Amino acid sequence: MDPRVEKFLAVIKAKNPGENEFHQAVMEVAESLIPFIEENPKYKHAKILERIAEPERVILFRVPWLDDKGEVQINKGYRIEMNSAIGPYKGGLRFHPTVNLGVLKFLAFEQVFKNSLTTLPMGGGKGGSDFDPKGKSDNEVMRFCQSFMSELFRHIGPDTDIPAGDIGVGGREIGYLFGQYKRLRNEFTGVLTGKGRNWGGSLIRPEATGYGATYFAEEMLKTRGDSLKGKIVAISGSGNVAQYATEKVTQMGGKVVTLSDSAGYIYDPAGIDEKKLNWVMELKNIKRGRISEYAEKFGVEYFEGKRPWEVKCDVAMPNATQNEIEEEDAKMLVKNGCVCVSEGANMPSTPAAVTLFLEKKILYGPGKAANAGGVAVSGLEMTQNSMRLNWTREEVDTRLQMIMKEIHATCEKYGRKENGFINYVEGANIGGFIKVADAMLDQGVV
Ligand code: NDP
Ligand code: 2IT
Repeated sequence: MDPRVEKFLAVIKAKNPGENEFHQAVMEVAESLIPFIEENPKYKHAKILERIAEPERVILFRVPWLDDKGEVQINKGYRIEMNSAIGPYKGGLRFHPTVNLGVLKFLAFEQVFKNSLTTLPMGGGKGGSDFDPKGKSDNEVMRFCQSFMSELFRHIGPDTDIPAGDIGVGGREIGYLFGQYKRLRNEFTGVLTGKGRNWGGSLIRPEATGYGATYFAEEMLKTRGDSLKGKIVAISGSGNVAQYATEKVTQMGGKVVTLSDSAGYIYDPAGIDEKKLNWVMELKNIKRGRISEYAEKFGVEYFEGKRPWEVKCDVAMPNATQNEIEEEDAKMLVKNGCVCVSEGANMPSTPAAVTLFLEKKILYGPGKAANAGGVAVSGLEMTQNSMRLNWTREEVDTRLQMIMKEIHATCEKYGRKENGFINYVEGANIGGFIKVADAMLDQGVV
């Protein structure tokens, strides 16, 4: 490791003990940025990177609620307000038992660069809880969301901080959260994104992350005169991002052969077509079942406790969670001829996996670029809420496609090497940094 990065990281680790995912996210960004900052001393003297790595504000709170048996339950609630240099804090809420301060800080840190890349005026934030929605009744989820918002409402607002969904937070949870916010504030405003269609939501927001990551894959392939048409695609996860990535890949002529959840993956060599996908959506979004049921229903193989990266594929789309592609998985992908990795999830590849992808000249689109379509359409939802107007599906989708192309162009601008190879990691980190850093310089030491 570059000794300058090592030195910087030693301070981060000392100041933020035990926050491993946060250290990892900062390291990946610092490796790209420190050489760039050395060449641009204005950022160095103003300690921009040091400031970006310290949240502007961290809110921690108790979330007490009553389960269906009348028993008191207590969870932790968090909101990390990371950076507001280019707009109000913006980013999702994650409800998952693995949530802790380090995980949310990594996500908030990534969000700052991602939101900058979208071209829209949004700062970065993230929040959530260690609450596990799995196995809970709708009423329990509602009571939890109401309690969570009973504290969060005083910290957020349509011009201050605008949360949205992430793992474990979808349309149902956003509905309960919005209802409680409106009740407490007596105000109908666009304080959350991912809202329902009839009450301020944008068309294409549910689809946006998966569609965007697919458009980004297509853009990457295009640089080599190739496309998704006819490609075998391995997808992990079976939630929001995985579902709509499957839909778009299929529409663009690719064949999705895997889906997974935390228990294992299914392999369907015939491809997960529209009919099967509709069944998955019903299973996951309404019945809230497990992906293993797909294997029983369609008579395909299920691999308990495994990840889909051992399957032969041309394109991989990790759409579940952080660090789900380890070095061994990456080796397997490369060995089996995978040429493109487009990350729907946040930081799904470990540093060793990323190093291997870059070494092998894989078209590797890191999450902060490839999955920015979700927050981009959240930004478009905010615009529509402010204008009190609704755009059509076509209008939002066209804007999403334009934004993904622009993000790709930014990555190319800052990431293209002399030998022609595009390092999307460097491109996304530097491209995302400049706008935020310049705004921070303009606004003084705050
Ligand atoms: P969902 O809750 O809809 O789905 C999550 C999926 O990932 C589920 O299939 C879940 O399986 C699986 N998963 C979650 N945790 C783990 C784990 N520890 N190990 C293995 N599998 C796991 O979430 P989303 O689809 O919204 O989010 C997926 C990823 O995309 C996340 O990294 C998120 O940060 C990222 N993302 C989401 C955006 C959005 O707009 N929703 C925007 C940008 C990025 P199980 O049911 O077993 O838990
Ligand atoms: O990681 C992400 O970009 C999200 N979960 C979406 C954030 C948003 O505000 O739409």
